[in-house]
Amino acid sequence: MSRRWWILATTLVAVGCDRDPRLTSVPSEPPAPAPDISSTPDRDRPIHAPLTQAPEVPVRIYREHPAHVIVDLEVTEVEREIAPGVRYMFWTFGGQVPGKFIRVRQGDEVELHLKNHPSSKLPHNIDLHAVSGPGGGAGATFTAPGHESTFTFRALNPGLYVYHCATAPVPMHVANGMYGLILVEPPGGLPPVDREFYVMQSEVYTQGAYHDQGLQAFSLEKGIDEKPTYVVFNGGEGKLAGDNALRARTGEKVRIYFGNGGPNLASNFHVIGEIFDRVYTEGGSRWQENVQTTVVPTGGAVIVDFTVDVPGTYALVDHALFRAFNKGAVGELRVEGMNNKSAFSDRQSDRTYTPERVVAEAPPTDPAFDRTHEAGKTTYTTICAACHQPNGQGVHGTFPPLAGSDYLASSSKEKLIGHVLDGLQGPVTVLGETYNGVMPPMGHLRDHEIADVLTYVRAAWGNKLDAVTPADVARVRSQQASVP
Ligand code: HEC
Ligand SMILES: [Cu+2]
Repeated sequence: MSRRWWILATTLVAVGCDRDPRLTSVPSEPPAPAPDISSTPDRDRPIHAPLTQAPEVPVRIYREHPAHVIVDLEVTEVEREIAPGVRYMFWTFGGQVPGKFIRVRQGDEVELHLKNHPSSKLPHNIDLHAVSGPGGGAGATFTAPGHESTFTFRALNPGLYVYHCATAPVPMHVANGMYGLILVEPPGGLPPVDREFYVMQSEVYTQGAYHDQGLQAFSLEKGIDEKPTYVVFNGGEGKLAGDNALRARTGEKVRIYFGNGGPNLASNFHVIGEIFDRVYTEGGSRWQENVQTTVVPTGGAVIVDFTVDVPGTYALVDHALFRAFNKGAVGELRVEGMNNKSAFSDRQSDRTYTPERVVAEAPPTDPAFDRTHEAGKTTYTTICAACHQPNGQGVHGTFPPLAGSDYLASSSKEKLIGHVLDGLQGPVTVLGETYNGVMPPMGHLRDHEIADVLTYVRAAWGNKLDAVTPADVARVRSQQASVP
């Protein structure tokens, strides 16, 4: 064979072996030794497990052998915020909700110390779903205030597990915040990623309505009816928003260890604008690929991996969407970095759409309503009604009513125009109820649209206020423009 033919032939073999390893005669590597999960750990050199507060996750475990691991968990009963101005007496594993994240390795011998702070009013214990043994440790750890209990278990099965208090009345201890996650890593660990986060969903049952201010008492009745006042991530509304949002950069692989403390509702976990590349269903060892929404049972968990390709804000939600929009189950992942126009173009155009066949509108029912009112009604229905509701009645605790609103009646036209142009936030009181939400700015609307919609709102549903003209809107706009 000439030298040239020889090179060509070896190249073909090399290409072939790239494609299909079965075609090569290269000896395969010796089989890897079975991972060590059962050798006896060295009890004289225990490791103290670093525990973290959500959304942090302890660092990956690189150890090749099982170890004797000491976990120190302190139970405290503390007042925390569920939402701005709404407080609740939570019972916690480690001072916050959810409880601290525990990370061990398969085969580890875990010596768990449960310390119940002397200031606690009640005994507590811990049932870890990672334990093979009666009660998951509940009986072994029943601990009175000012006491410490210890028990040891072997982490036999890898996976992501929920732990929780199991002291009677158990659902109440769980509803009051007593749950967290323990990860038992397989030897060698899960595939590495760039960022790991700890998020846990749960419900809060308060005697007051959603957003009622002040310290709230637990409602046993709502708990039994499975009608939570709040459904939240990491113990409260907004705990993963604004300055507390999860953060990543484009191109990174993100992993979320997601648990559901319940105590009642299964979660429909979804990240708006992302697809999970991998879902370790129910926190087990097998994964599913390319998943939009994953069901997480209460007392269960899931590991999701995804790559963030496009910068922007992604919302974590329970896709049972009233829980997200009306009970708090929404968080934020903020992604910064290079734009990726091939993955996502963003809006490419926005122009007026005029269909050739105009759909006839129903004649106005109230003869006093002229064309202005009709135009205003259309704007109201397409934009404002989503929050303030079709008949202006609002949503209790969330969106203030416009029908019969004393705030509307006592505000100047200029002020109301300003609210539509700039949006509105901060506390406002309407009919004796204080709202503290966010109305988005709508300055993109034309002067006549704002005038018409305010005219409509001021004259509909029994409101008896006079009209707002496009000139009024133009005046407010120009005054704003001249403010330095
Ligand atoms: C995304 C939801 C949302 C949309 C859309 C919205 N609003 Fe609001 N609006 C709110 C919230 C929330 C508040 C209370 C803000 C606060 O707490 O500071 C509010 C407050 C108001 C108030 C003062 C309080 C009251 O009840 O009198 C007026 C007036 C008002 N909105 C008018 C409008 C009009 C007109 C539109 C449509 C052009 C509109 N809103 C669209 C959410 C919305
Ligand atoms: Cu308890």
